[in-house]
Amino acid sequence: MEAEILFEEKGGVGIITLNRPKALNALTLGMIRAMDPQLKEWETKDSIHMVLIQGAGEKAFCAGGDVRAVWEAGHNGDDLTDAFFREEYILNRRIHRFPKPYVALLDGVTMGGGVGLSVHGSHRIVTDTTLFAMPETAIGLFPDVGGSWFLNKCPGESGMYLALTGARLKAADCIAVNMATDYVLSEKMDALLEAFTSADWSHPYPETLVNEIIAKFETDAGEAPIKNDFSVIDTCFAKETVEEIWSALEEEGGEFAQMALKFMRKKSPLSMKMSLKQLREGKKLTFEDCMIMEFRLSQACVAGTEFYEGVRSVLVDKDHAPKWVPSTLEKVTDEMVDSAFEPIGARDLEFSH
Ligand code: QUE
Repeated sequence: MEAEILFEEKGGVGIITLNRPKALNALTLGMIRAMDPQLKEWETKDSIHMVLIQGAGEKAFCAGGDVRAVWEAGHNGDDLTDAFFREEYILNRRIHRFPKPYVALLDGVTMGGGVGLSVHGSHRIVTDTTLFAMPETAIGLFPDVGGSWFLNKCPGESGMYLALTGARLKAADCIAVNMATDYVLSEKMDALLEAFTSADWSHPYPETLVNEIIAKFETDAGEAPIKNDFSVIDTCFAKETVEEIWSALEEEGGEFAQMALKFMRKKSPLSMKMSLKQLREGKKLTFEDCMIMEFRLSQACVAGTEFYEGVRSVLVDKDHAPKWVPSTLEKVTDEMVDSAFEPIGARDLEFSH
């Protein structure tokens, strides 16, 4: 069997290739368990000057976590429901703290867990094929892999908009909301990789060298349509509750507000309320405390029902007709939301090194 994830050291670059192209390179626990120690080794290895991560195949960088496997594990009482989120978040933190340039090529579909493998690094390059989203409220989850940290770095309330609607962004919008740093055409990916692996790493500032190399390939990403909606986003998504956001969008009534409402009507009401609280709480927390909070939320989700119904409707039966319980925002109580944030004792996420 071909490996799910490939590592190569070439010309001073540590290259990671997510290698499940038929599954849009969705991240498995095996891939996480291979990648974390490899990054740890590269952190201190003198011959490695930067890391580059890419997806195999034409379609995707990484479509998310292998939530189908987590779904099956949950049904079978397997502890993958703990290990997957725990080890994924520990890997997200390693990327967040990675001491060398970490360049992600977001060529194609980049969602959920794929965002977690890229957004914490120093350089995120989007292309003309990038399709970016944090779609977890569609499967009864919440925007994890550090969403409580990085969605709060988006301008204004645009992170809350991405979290609640799961909106899909193209390249220019990714740059406009700080999720991406640079734009290079998809057809230039091979040449860009070649430029990194043939670079003269005796340069005193590897970060500067990486910037110079990217600049040689960069073109203009064009207009970012989301900029036209920033004022509506900031007005509506700043409201205190999901119900008030909903009403504000209805009152707003334009094309953008209608589209946002259409997305939100499909999402789990409980997930949306959890996500709102998650992002607001995240504003007050360190990166590590964000991840500890998210791990508690993940465990509440795998112990509940929305996640199973969400994955069933989107990835298993593919009927896209989830029966959410509770079925409306009004029926979701504060207690249902708040209990997901409670500490879980010895099972709380811990970081060692
Ligand atoms: C919401 C999500 C995910 C999703 C669809 C959603 C997600 C995820 C996948 C996915 C896609 C392709 C695969 C796969 C998983 O889809 O997180 O294994 O081959 O990983 O609406 O959050």
